[in-house]
Amino acid sequence: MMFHSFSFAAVFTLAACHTIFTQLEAGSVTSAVGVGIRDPNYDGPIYDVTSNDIACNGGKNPTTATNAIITVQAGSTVKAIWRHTLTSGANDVIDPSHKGPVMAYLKKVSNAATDPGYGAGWFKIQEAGLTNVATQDWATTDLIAAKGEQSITIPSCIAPGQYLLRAELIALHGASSSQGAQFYMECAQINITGGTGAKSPPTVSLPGAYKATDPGILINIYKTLTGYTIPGPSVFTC
Ligand SMILES: *[C@@H]1O[C@H](CO)[C@@H](O)[C@H](O)[C@H]1NC(C)=O
Ligand SMILES: [Cu+2]
Repeated sequence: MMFHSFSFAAVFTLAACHTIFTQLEAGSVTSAVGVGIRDPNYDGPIYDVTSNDIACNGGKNPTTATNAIITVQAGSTVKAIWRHTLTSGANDVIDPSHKGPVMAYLKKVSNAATDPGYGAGWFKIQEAGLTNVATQDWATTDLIAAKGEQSITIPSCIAPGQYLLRAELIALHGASSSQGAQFYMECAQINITGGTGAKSPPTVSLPGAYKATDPGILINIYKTLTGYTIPGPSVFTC
């Protein structure tokens, strides 16, 4: 009996500390929650890097479809806004125990409102991992300090058109056991205007780009690290 209530309390504590990419600030406009981003109601993570849900969430955590497509200027810096829940404020981003990297990817699609996201075509445009070796500060620590605002610069040299913008955060507090890393991600539906199209980024698949045994995914963060290998491909730059 006592054991049962103890484990219930532990589960409840864990459930209280997840996160969602709820809104996108582009130009001077911040989208309303769920407008142009496929947000789930539940803030829990994906654990299986081989699941289609690793691309744009959904499946295990059903996401709500949205018809909106957010206009984004190539070369501009947008902000992915992270919150603990769909209704949390800027002081409730994610539990500080959730340490790990923060990244952003793009995928060119013909219809951003309907493309399922999973499969080929993804390229990484931003990443941060262990941002201060001396203090063992992580990108998630910096994200909390920045009130949940992840700054992402949209490359100026890619083709204009519709894309999915995937903002991702990995929490590594349980990552020393297999399938213990927690992947948080949502996809924003965007229309990039003004891109020159001078470059075609090399792309990867999601699922596919991550392995459960990657050094940045299966890792014990409770010892002093001298470095950290961020999962996935290198960042595309113009
Ligand atoms: C995307 O932007 C282009 C250029 O402004 C525009 O012609 C097109 O209609 C837009 N598409 C969507 C889906 O917003
Ligand atoms: Cu959590």
